[in-house]
Amino acid sequence: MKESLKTLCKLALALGLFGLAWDYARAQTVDARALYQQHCAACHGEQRLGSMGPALLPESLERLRRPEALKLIREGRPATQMPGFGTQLGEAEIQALAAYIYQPQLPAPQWTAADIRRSRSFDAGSRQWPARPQWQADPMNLFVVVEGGDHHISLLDGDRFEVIHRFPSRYALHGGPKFTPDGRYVYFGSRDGWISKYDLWNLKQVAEVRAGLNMRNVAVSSDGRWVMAANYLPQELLLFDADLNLVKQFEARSLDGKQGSRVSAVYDAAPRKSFVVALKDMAELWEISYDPKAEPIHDGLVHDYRMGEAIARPGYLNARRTPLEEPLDDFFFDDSYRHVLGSARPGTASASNLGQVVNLDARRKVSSLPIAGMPHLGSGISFDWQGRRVMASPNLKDGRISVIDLKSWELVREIATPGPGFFMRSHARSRYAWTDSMMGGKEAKDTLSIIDKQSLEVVAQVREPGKTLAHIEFTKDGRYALASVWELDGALVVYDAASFKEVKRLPMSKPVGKYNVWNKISREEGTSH
Ligand code: DHE
Repeated sequence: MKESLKTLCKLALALGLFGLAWDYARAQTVDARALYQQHCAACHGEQRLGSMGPALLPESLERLRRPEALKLIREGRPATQMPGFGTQLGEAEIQALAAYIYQPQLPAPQWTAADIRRSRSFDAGSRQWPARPQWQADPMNLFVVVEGGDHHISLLDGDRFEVIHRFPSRYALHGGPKFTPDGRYVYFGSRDGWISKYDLWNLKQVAEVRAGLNMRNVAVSSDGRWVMAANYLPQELLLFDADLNLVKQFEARSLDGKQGSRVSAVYDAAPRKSFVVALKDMAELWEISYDPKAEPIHDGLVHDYRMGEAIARPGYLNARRTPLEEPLDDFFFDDSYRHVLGSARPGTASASNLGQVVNLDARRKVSSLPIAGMPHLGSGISFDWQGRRVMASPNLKDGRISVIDLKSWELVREIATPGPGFFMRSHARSRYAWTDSMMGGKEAKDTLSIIDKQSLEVVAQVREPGKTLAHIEFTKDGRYALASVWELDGALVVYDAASFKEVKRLPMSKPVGKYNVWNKISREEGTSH
């Protein structure tokens, strides 16, 4: 009996392997390019650069695993216009198509200044739109909620917790939306490179432009005049005016021109009147001043090191470079914005697995940060603890929150959570900080941990059994904490920030992030900047 079972298993294995080999051999004979042009090009673009549907380039597909891609081609994607091709195409054809979209485009696709300018749209009538909200609610306590499930934005009245408007967004927005200082306009960036400017007071889109083919995030200057975009593809940084006219391109390349780099992210450093830029593959940190009083130094691609200078004068709208020992992928500013606390991600050239502190004025590394793993410093928060100023950051690899002294750069505490988390939030008026464990698998992803900022202990947890519960943002007054049930049929859950009791729940489609206008424009200490 045992023997015949063994033979049966061997036969099944052989048949399975034969089936795979057969599919593979057939996939080799299929003309995937022709299939793509026939079935996919109309929505995803002839060059796979995206059109009505998203771009299908290896860079854009980094976060989509192959089995998921195959399933998507077979069955389509619910709540979008992507149909399933399982009835029209054979398995070998589906396999060939999936293999094709993961292949790099040769020659590498270009996205030039002319392409950028051609892609721009602008509503000229927007100049006459009223300069006050055309709806009844506190414009400072408005929440912008990004619903990634069906690619929409909901605007939520933060006093009544009611949606006042909902509109479609570009596919796959990434990074926090960025606001002008008066809170009237918000800019969204999509992974496919689109930047959209939206008038929150008139509930209408003002302008849109495609800055690149694969973009990371956008930043808006604290005077509302400039918008910067960080790209993986092409490898550059772009400067736009407030209406998204292209002003300047910065190729992310070393001074000798030998090394190029993906641009990880760009941030506004408001007190410095500058943008600070993280480069993924190059051990340099860039700062670009938008202070008209900054001494203009060079234009174009000429840069100046001036190492060891006591006070930096970054030069108006030019990149000033700080050479580092290793690249920085993700970072956090201290309260003065003189220092960035940064970390590299695994897979980055020579990542030592330790963080580093860079003084932006002296333009050099001043300390190492004793935090290993994958700290998600962009989600860090700062607060006072025992007379010291500290920052706390989640970790994408381990279930622990690192708390660091912002003077001595020492690790003062590690707080255990059920699993690795992505986001952390608090508010100056709240005693507590909230964090998720969304990267922690089944056992952890449904739990938010609430940390007492004085004892640095987890004092409570809220759960959404079996679902992913993540990304918190407080109301303007810090009385309520809003969290997301990250599912297609998800929800926004409003908790009382002192009693941790649920007070309201609104159905939403995978609300990936929510942003309170006041907390953002005032750079509240408990939220991301
Ligand atoms: Fe993000 C912000 C980098 C994957 C959702 N993410 C950011 C920022 C950076 C970053 C540098 C800050 C930019 C800003 O807000 O302007 N993210 C990365 C990565 O390197 C990483 C790990 C891999 C990648 O391929 O990009 C990554 N991020 C994700 C996701 O998988 C998330 C969870 C889902 C998604 O939609 O992509 C995700 N990232 C977010 C969100 C923010 C963000 C919601 C804004 C956070 C905030 O509250 O400010």
